[in-house]
Amino acid sequence: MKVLLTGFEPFLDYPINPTEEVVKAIISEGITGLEIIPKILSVRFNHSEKELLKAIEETNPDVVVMLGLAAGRSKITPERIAINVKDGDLDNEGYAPSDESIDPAGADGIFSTLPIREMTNQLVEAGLPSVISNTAGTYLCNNIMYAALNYAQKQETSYRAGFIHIPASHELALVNKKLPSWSLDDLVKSVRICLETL
Ligand code: PCA
Repeated sequence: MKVLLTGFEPFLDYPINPTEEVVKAIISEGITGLEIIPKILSVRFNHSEKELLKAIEETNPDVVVMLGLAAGRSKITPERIAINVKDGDLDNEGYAPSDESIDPAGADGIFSTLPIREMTNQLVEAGLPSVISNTAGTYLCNNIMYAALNYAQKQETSYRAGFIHIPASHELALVNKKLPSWSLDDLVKSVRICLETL
Protein backbone atom coordinates (compact mmCIF):
# COMPACT_ATOMS: atom_id res chain seq x y z
CA MET A 1 0.00 0.00 0.00
CA LYS A 2 1.35 3.38 -1.01
CA VAL A 3 0.92 6.21 1.52
CA LEU A 4 1.61 9.88 0.92
CA LEU A 5 2.56 11.30 4.35
CA THR A 6 2.61 15.07 4.66
CA GLY A 7 3.83 17.52 7.29
CA PHE A 8 4.10 21.32 7.37
CA GLU A 9 6.89 23.86 7.62
CA PRO A 10 6.99 26.19 10.70
CA PHE A 11 4.41 29.02 10.83
CA LEU A 12 3.21 31.95 12.98
CA ASP A 13 4.87 31.91 16.43
CA TYR A 14 6.07 28.34 16.07
CA PRO A 15 9.70 28.23 14.91
CA ILE A 16 9.62 24.42 14.92
CA ASN A 17 6.92 22.28 13.35
CA PRO A 18 7.14 18.81 14.94
CA THR A 19 5.33 17.29 11.94
CA GLU A 20 8.53 17.76 9.91
CA GLU A 21 10.52 15.74 12.45
CA VAL A 22 7.82 13.09 12.70
CA VAL A 23 7.70 12.61 8.92
CA LYS A 24 11.52 12.36 8.81
CA ALA A 25 11.60 9.77 11.60
CA ILE A 26 8.83 7.63 10.08
CA ILE A 27 10.65 7.62 6.75
CA SER A 28 13.96 6.63 8.28
CA GLU A 29 12.41 3.81 10.35
CA GLY A 30 9.92 2.61 7.71
CA ILE A 31 6.76 0.60 8.36
CA THR A 32 6.42 -2.99 7.18
CA GLY A 33 3.92 -3.35 4.36
CA LEU A 34 3.73 0.37 3.57
CA GLU A 35 5.55 2.34 0.93
CA ILE A 36 5.62 5.80 2.50
CA ILE A 37 6.27 8.91 0.43
CA PRO A 38 7.12 12.07 2.41
CA LYS A 39 6.07 15.61 1.52
CA ILE A 40 6.55 18.78 3.56
CA LEU A 41 4.06 21.48 2.58
CA SER A 42 4.44 25.23 2.90
CA VAL A 43 2.00 27.26 5.03
CA ARG A 44 0.64 29.51 2.27
CA PHE A 45 -3.01 29.64 1.24
CA ASN A 46 -2.14 30.22 -2.40
CA HIS A 47 0.36 27.36 -2.63
CA SER A 48 -0.13 24.54 -0.08
CA GLU A 49 -3.14 23.03 -1.83
CA LYS A 50 -1.37 23.06 -5.21
CA GLU A 51 1.73 21.45 -3.66
CA LEU A 52 -0.41 18.70 -2.18
CA LEU A 53 -2.45 17.98 -5.31
CA LYS A 54 0.72 17.91 -7.40
CA ALA A 55 2.25 15.35 -5.01
CA ILE A 56 -0.94 13.26 -5.22
CA GLU A 57 -0.86 13.34 -9.02
CA GLU A 58 2.82 12.47 -9.15
CA THR A 59 2.72 9.62 -6.65
CA ASN A 60 -0.77 8.17 -7.16
CA PRO A 61 -1.14 7.01 -3.52
CA ASP A 62 -3.68 4.59 -2.04
CA VAL A 63 -3.92 6.74 1.09
CA VAL A 64 -3.04 10.35 1.94
CA VAL A 65 -2.27 10.95 5.62
CA MET A 66 -1.71 14.62 6.46
CA LEU A 67 -0.15 15.82 9.72
CA GLY A 68 -0.35 19.24 11.32
CA LEU A 69 0.62 20.91 14.57
CA ALA A 70 -2.30 21.83 16.84
CA ALA A 71 -0.43 24.01 19.32
CA GLY A 72 -2.29 23.92 22.63
CA ARG A 73 -3.89 20.51 22.15
CA SER A 74 -2.69 17.82 24.51
CA LYS A 75 -3.80 14.70 22.63
CA ILE A 76 -3.38 13.09 19.23
CA THR A 77 -6.50 14.14 17.35
CA PRO A 78 -7.53 12.51 14.06
CA GLU A 79 -9.93 14.94 12.39
CA ARG A 80 -13.47 13.86 11.52
CA ILE A 81 -14.37 16.54 8.95
CA ALA A 82 -12.97 19.33 6.79
CA ILE A 83 -15.15 22.38 6.05
CA ASN A 84 -15.32 24.57 2.94
CA VAL A 85 -13.89 27.67 4.63
CA LYS A 86 -10.61 29.60 4.57
CA ASP A 87 -10.33 32.08 7.39
CA GLY A 88 -7.58 32.90 9.79
CA ASP A 89 -4.23 34.30 10.75
CA LEU A 90 -1.51 35.45 8.41
CA ASP A 91 0.14 32.67 6.45
CA ASN A 92 3.85 32.54 5.67
CA GLU A 93 3.55 35.07 2.87
CA GLY A 94 1.42 37.51 4.83
CA TYR A 95 -2.01 36.56 3.49
CA ALA A 96 -4.98 36.16 5.84
CA PRO A 97 -8.25 35.09 4.16
CA SER A 98 -11.55 36.11 5.69
CA ASP A 99 -14.68 33.94 5.23
CA GLU A 100 -13.57 32.58 1.84
CA SER A 101 -14.62 29.27 0.27
CA ILE A 102 -11.97 26.70 -0.60
CA ASP A 103 -14.09 25.49 -3.55
CA PRO A 104 -17.09 27.74 -4.28
CA ALA A 105 -18.81 24.80 -6.00
CA GLY A 106 -17.79 22.25 -3.37
CA ALA A 107 -19.68 20.58 -0.51
CA ASP A 108 -19.93 22.43 2.82
CA GLY A 109 -18.02 19.67 4.56
CA ILE A 110 -16.32 16.36 3.72
CA PHE A 111 -15.69 13.54 6.17
CA SER A 112 -12.29 11.90 6.60
CA THR A 113 -12.03 8.51 4.91
CA LEU A 114 -9.37 7.25 7.34
CA PRO A 115 -10.25 4.73 10.09
CA ILE A 116 -10.26 7.48 12.73
CA ARG A 117 -12.10 5.50 15.43
CA GLU A 118 -9.72 2.57 15.03
CA MET A 119 -6.80 4.99 15.24
CA THR A 120 -7.92 6.54 18.53
CA ASN A 121 -8.76 3.08 19.94
CA GLN A 122 -5.32 1.71 19.05
CA LEU A 123 -3.56 4.77 20.45
CA VAL A 124 -5.42 4.63 23.75
CA GLU A 125 -4.73 0.91 24.00
CA ALA A 126 -1.03 1.67 23.59
CA GLY A 127 -1.26 4.22 26.42
CA LEU A 128 -1.17 7.27 24.14
CA PRO A 129 -4.00 9.79 24.79
CA SER A 130 -6.13 10.37 21.70
CA VAL A 131 -9.63 11.56 20.83
CA ILE A 132 -11.41 12.29 17.55
CA SER A 133 -11.54 16.02 16.83
CA ASN A 134 -14.66 17.48 15.25
CA THR A 135 -12.95 20.57 13.89
CA ALA A 136 -9.71 21.01 11.99
CA GLY A 137 -10.14 24.79 12.26
CA THR A 138 -10.22 27.09 9.22
CA TYR A 139 -6.47 27.57 8.65
CA LEU A 140 -4.11 25.61 6.38
CA CYS A 141 -4.69 22.19 7.94
CA ASN A 142 -8.41 22.29 7.26
CA ASN A 143 -7.64 23.74 3.81
CA ILE A 144 -5.45 20.85 2.66
CA MET A 145 -7.66 18.21 4.28
CA TYR A 146 -10.65 19.63 2.37
CA ALA A 147 -8.61 19.85 -0.84
CA ALA A 148 -7.42 16.23 -0.64
CA LEU A 149 -10.92 14.87 0.08
CA ASN A 150 -12.60 17.10 -2.52
CA TYR A 151 -10.07 16.00 -5.15
CA ALA A 152 -10.48 12.33 -4.15
CA GLN A 153 -14.20 12.56 -4.89
CA LYS A 154 -13.44 13.75 -8.42
CA GLN A 155 -10.99 10.94 -9.26
CA GLU A 156 -11.88 7.72 -11.03
CA THR A 157 -9.30 5.64 -9.21
CA SER A 158 -9.45 7.28 -5.87
CA TYR A 159 -7.59 7.23 -2.58
CA ARG A 160 -8.49 7.49 1.09
CA ALA A 161 -7.45 10.66 2.90
CA GLY A 162 -7.53 12.36 6.25
CA PHE A 163 -5.79 14.59 8.71
CA ILE A 164 -4.21 14.06 12.13
CA HIS A 165 -3.39 17.01 14.37
CA ILE A 166 -0.56 16.44 16.84
CA PRO A 167 0.47 18.39 19.97
CA ALA A 168 3.67 20.43 20.28
CA SER A 169 6.95 18.59 20.89
CA HIS A 170 9.00 19.33 24.03
CA GLU A 171 11.51 21.05 21.74
CA LEU A 172 8.84 23.54 20.62
CA ALA A 173 7.44 23.98 24.14
CA LEU A 174 10.88 25.02 25.36
CA VAL A 175 10.54 28.04 23.05
CA ASN A 176 6.74 28.62 23.38
CA LYS A 177 6.58 28.11 27.11
CA LYS A 178 2.79 27.88 27.56
CA LEU A 179 2.23 24.95 25.22
CA PRO A 180 1.48 21.45 26.49
CA SER A 181 3.92 19.06 24.84
CA TRP A 182 4.82 15.47 24.05
CA SER A 183 8.18 13.81 23.50
CA LEU A 184 9.12 13.44 19.86
CA ASP A 185 9.43 9.68 20.47
CA ASP A 186 5.78 9.47 21.55
CA LEU A 187 4.65 11.62 18.63
CA VAL A 188 6.48 9.33 16.20
CA LYS A 189 5.14 6.23 17.94
CA SER A 190 1.59 7.63 17.68
CA VAL A 191 1.79 8.39 13.98
CA ARG A 192 3.29 4.94 13.41
CA ILE A 193 0.29 3.35 15.18
CA CYS A 194 -2.13 5.43 13.08
CA LEU A 195 -0.38 4.30 9.90
CA GLU A 196 -0.44 0.67 11.04
CA THR A 197 -4.24 0.82 11.31
CA LEU A 198 -4.36 1.35 7.55
N1 PCA B 1 -0.83 23.52 11.68
C1 PCA B 1 -1.65 24.58 11.12
C2 PCA B 1 -1.11 24.80 9.76
C3 PCA B 1 0.22 24.15 9.72
C4 PCA B 1 0.26 23.28 10.90
O1 PCA B 1 1.15 22.46 11.16
C5 PCA B 1 -3.14 24.30 11.24
O2 PCA B 1 -3.57 23.63 12.20
O3 PCA B 1 -3.92 24.76 10.39
